[in-house]
Amino acid sequence: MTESLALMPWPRRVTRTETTLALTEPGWSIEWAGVRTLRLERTLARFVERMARATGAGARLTIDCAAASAPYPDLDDDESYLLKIDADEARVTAATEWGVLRGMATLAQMHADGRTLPGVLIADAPRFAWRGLMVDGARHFISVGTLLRTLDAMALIKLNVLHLHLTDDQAFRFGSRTFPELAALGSDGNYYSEDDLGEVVMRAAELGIRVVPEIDVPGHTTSWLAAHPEWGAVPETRQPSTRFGVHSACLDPTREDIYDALGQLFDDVARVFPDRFVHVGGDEVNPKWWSESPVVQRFMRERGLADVDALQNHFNGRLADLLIERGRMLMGWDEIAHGDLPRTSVVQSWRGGPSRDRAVAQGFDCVFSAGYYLDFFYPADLHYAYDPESPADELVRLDERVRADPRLAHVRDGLGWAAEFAGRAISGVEPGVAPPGRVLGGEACMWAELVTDDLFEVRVWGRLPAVAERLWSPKAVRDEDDMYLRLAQTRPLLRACADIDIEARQRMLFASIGIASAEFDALKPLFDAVEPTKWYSRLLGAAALQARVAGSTAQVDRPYDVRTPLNRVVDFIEPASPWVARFNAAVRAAIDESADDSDRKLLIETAAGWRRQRDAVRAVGERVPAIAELEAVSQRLATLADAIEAALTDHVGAAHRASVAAAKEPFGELLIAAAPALDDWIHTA
Ligand code: TNX
Repeated sequence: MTESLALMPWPRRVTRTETTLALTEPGWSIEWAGVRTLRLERTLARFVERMARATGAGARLTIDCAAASAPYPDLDDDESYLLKIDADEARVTAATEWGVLRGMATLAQMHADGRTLPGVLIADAPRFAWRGLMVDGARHFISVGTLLRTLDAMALIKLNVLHLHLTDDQAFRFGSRTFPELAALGSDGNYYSEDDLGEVVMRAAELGIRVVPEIDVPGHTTSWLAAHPEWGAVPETRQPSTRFGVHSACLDPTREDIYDALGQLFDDVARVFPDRFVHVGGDEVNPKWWSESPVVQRFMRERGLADVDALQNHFNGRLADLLIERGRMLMGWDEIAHGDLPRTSVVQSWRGGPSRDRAVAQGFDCVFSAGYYLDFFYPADLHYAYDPESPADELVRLDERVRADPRLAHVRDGLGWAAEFAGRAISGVEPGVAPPGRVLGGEACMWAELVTDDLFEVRVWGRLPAVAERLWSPKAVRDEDDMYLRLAQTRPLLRACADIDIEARQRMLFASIGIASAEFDALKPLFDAVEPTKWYSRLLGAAALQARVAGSTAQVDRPYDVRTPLNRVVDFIEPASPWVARFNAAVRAAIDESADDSDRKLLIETAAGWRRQRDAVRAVGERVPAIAELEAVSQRLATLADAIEAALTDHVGAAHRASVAAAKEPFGELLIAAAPALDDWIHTA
């Protein structure tokens, strides 16, 4: 970290100067050296109000913006800026309003604490033009309020695309004006009206963030068939699904009136979303309905469409035409990367490196998501290691590293199966037909099978800034320890400037199941040390996971469906414990004998906390079933206190090793995330 500047994403060029800026005013006063636009006035007023709320102090801020920008941000806008802080003022200079906004985010990060700001000259610009977050508002409804806070927070870490996954088997949540029945019958009553979405788009534009809507077709459409069964390739009325996973429902690509309807739906989409891209999903099409329908089969023969892939390609081509007529371009998941689709279409790669490279070789621009699935409960450093432009062999090595990671040992078989599956699914690169496409950037994906509106911020914000850095900062910025130090610093920033407070939210969640704040504190050493099991282990459950790994495609019941309450400890804790990241660093320091006093203190206090939580679990467990459930993991954690002390004093024995070995196994859906580091330690101590 360059002398304690807690910036994230790290800027392209940072120069410290000798001066400092004293924050002697009660707030920031803005001077306009260039254009003064309504948007900048509004957005900067919100920025400086929040910055001053944190510290009650400010100084002069000069904004030098060369020209007003278009009403809405667009792909490839200039987002570069200069931030200069000297003894007199902070000054943001940029060619566009978007650049000013990015510079303001940097200033807000520098401001997080303190009465003075260090003198700096920062010259910054993004590495990638597309830096997104995909929010699945279909599986569970994510409220407009959460989306608005999400946008504020995205702007603070310089993300510039909010991708809204609006429809799926479980719900149709786009409140279309032309087809109000789709959301009315295809959801539980929670959906986004055109006005709601207009508000999201407006806020986003004020922050220089594009909003890309996704209407997922032709698969993932069970919910559509509640209102329009005739649109299904098997025309049967369906209720929105309550289960997760790939469904058989699929639209009928042979009917002309389907294209008329989709055209009208796109009219509604285009009225609400100004962005040039409309995402049409296209993922995980189950061939069953198309294969079984005589009408579809005849259609394929008449058109000479060899297989269901060719049929989906035909369908996508029609959608691309409908979008072009409306001045829009098609985007879809990597399954869409096929032959005749216009090369203005963008492919979002989710099934790993091969899917990216096939799309790019075929001439499609690509958005990389494969390394950034936030629903996998992975630690931030795993996502951070993936670069949208990593060469194919490096992606293979990264996947191997993930499979070998001791923190993921409990899902190693599943990861191996997934790698093989993705490889098979995406074989057959046909390069050389067009000039290669570009890698536009990446998107973190927050699939919401196991996320609700209340849980959303706890799941997203502990890790997303690391992905944001990967998408903004120079490729060479990749030191993981440094990343973790700066990642921790984004918490106070998010609290002050986006009203996102992970710990306060967790206290509320635990309060909702009867755990008082003092009890939360007593249980905290346990909550800090554990994490949910990784990858798809929770979503699939042990039985379904084993069936997959064994090569079975049979449907196996999963532990979760739409109605399962998400109100257990495993739901409330962070997907990746920030405390564990610190613990791991302290253990590593102990191993290579570079531990300082603060490392030793952390380790000693850890042992004490792990003993203390035992009593809290016993006491609170009497009353609260969600805590009683923790008996085994709590007991195990208490025994690890001895292992820490043994390692600290060089008295490690067989009993300690056995106890740490046992701690590496999952406890239901929980892991002792501190165990792998501890295991390393006692084997060297
Ligand atoms: C696959 S990623 C899906 C989603 C699921 C997700 C869970 C993609 C294009 N399709 O429907 O929610 O896995 O990680």
